[in-house]
Formats: sequence, C-alpha cells, structure tokens
Amino acid sequence: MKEITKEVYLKWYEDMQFWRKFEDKLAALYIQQKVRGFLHLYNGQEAVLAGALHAMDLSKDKMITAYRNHPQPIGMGVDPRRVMAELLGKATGTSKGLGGSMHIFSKEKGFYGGHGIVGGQIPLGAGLAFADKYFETGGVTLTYFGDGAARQGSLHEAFNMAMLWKLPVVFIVENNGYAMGTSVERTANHTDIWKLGLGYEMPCGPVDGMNPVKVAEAMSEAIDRARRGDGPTFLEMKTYRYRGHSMSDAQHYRTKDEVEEYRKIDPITQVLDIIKENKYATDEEIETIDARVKDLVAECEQFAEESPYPDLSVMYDVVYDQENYPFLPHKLQ
Ligand SMILES: Cc1ncc(C[n+]2csc(CCOP(=O)(O)OP(=O)(O)O)c2C)c(N)n1
Ligand SMILES: [Mg+2]
Repeated sequence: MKEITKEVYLKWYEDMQFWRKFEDKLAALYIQQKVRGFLHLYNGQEAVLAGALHAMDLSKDKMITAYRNHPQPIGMGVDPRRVMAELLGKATGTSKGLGGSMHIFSKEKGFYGGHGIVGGQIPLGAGLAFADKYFETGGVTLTYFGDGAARQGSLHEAFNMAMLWKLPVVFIVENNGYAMGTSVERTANHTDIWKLGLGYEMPCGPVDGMNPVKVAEAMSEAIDRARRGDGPTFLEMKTYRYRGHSMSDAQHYRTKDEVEEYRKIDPITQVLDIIKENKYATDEEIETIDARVKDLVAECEQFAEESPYPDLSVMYDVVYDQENYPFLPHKLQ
C-alpha cells in the first residue's frame, strides 16, 4: 500500500472538509429551492471515499455508484464548480444541467454515475470491468452500492459472472444502516452483508468505514488483487449517514442519540485528531485549510448561481438519437 504520510492526512482532512461543506451548502440551496428534485447527501460516509482514492490509480481506474454521488466525482478530479452547477440545473453543469443531483457523470475522469435504480449500477460496474479486461487497460472498477441494494437479484448475477470471468472489479457495499427508513435488521435474517460474497467464493470481509486508514488498507489489497488478474473482492464498509435519506426525510426510524453516537467517531474528527497528535499542522495551518475550503465552496456557489440555465431547445436534442425522428416536427423543418 502507498504510505500514509503527513501529506496524505492533510489532504484527507481538506478533501473531507470540502465534501462536507459543499454538501451543507447544497442542503441550504435545496431549502431555498435552488436545488430541485431529490438531494441525497453523503455526510458521514466521507472516509469510504477518501480511503479508496488513496488506493486507486486515477489514470486508469473507474468508479460507479448510486445516487449519493456528489463528492465522488470531485474526488476523481471533476471541477466542483461544474458539479454544483449541475445540481442547480445550469448549462455549465457536468451534464449540461440535464442530469441533476442523482446523475453526476464524467467519462473523462472515469466516474460513471450517479444511478437512481437501486442496484442497477452493480452489473454496469461488472460490465466496465469486463471492458477493462477485454481491452487489457489494467484498470480496476470500484462498484459502490448501498445496503438496500445488497438483496437485489442484480447483485447475485453480477457477482457470479464477475467471479467466473475474474473481472477486475471491487464491489463495495456502503452499509449505513438504513435503506430509506428500513434498517438492515428489518431486511434480512443476517446483517453481515459481506457474507454474501462467500456463496461465490469471492474474497470478502467487513471494514471500518468511518476510518480512512482502514478503508485504504482494505481497498489497496482488493485493487491489487483485481489488477494482477485474480478477480473481484467484496467489501462491506460499516458507515453511517448523519442526514436523512434525502432532504424530505423526517427520520422517525432513528433517535438523535444514535446519530450523536456516530458523530463521536466522525471521520473528519478522527483525521484531525491524528494531525494534532502528531503535530502535522499548527492550529493556524488548520485554520488556513478551513478558510480555503470555505472560499472554494463560495466560488462553486457563485459559479453555479451566475451560470445560465440550458436553452429550452436542448430538451429535444438529448432525448432521441435519430436526426429525423418522426415525432419531432422541429427536426423535420
Ligand atoms: C429498484 C428500485 N427500488 C426502489 C427504489 C426506491 N429507493 C430509492 S433509494 C432506496 C433505498 C436504498 O438504500 P441503500 O441502498 O441502503 O442506499 P442509501 O440510500 O442508504 O445510500 C429505495 C428503496 C429505487 N430507486 N429503485
Ligand atoms: Mg443504506
């Protein structure tokens, strides 16, 4: 595994702070009705991304996930201003404002969405890995999904084929305890989701998803395995989301105390504690990082606010492929 140096801890702190504040800003913009539709926030789960990015080779590895998908493309190098613009439905967004919150996408940076159908991205991730194997790119695909997706048939079909063909893929379930308002305990007779890998003889296991070091270790091992041609791994990241499923969630299914318990093991606080214990940065230097984060969030907001909405005409351009599709009179003129 790549060494976890002082610089890595400082990067983790700055990145995770930025993702958290970026999404706090989105929550505020949602309340102002500037972000429309759904908004699912990643707050609390940041270590799962930070640790994975440390283990990835961003020049060739890919990522695909569900709809809780704002920090991931940013982590992979997509301009955060364009991600915020997408959320505000602006023409400068990653999908020209036509995708919105659940569908951030950047083929250029290896981020393949952003999927709203629970479990739908699991076979797609296996497919991306198949392409990497077929074209011998040396790339590995990280395929993320939630605990709610773990009992979908698509997972079992994808696991089977991925093991049969030894595809270069890492399957990662982010077990944040709930699928909307349904707890994992109410979903199945056993709650160790990682054990689903055993039925396919897929290397698998649980990981402390609140700690980026533990995530980086497990991910490095899994990515190495995939890259040397030994096939997939299934990791269960034990994590937690502080906010509701989406912005319209009254959260009657859990107590405030439960949320507070998890805040005690918050990934950002854990990393900050290590930075302070080891004197990797002075209080002043940490304040400088925080100020930089605040400025960048403000810059993203300003860029998104000042960007234009897409022209009404694009409504037709992206729906049908055929130039002369018969039901579009403006195309026939
Ligand atoms: C096939 C399908 N069934 C149901 C839904 C409705 N739905 C949206 S999110 C969700 C819960 C998924 O929870 P989980 O996979 O744990 O992800 P999390 O939201 O916790 O990140 C459900 C049931 C859907 N989008 N797709
Ligand atoms: Mg969940």
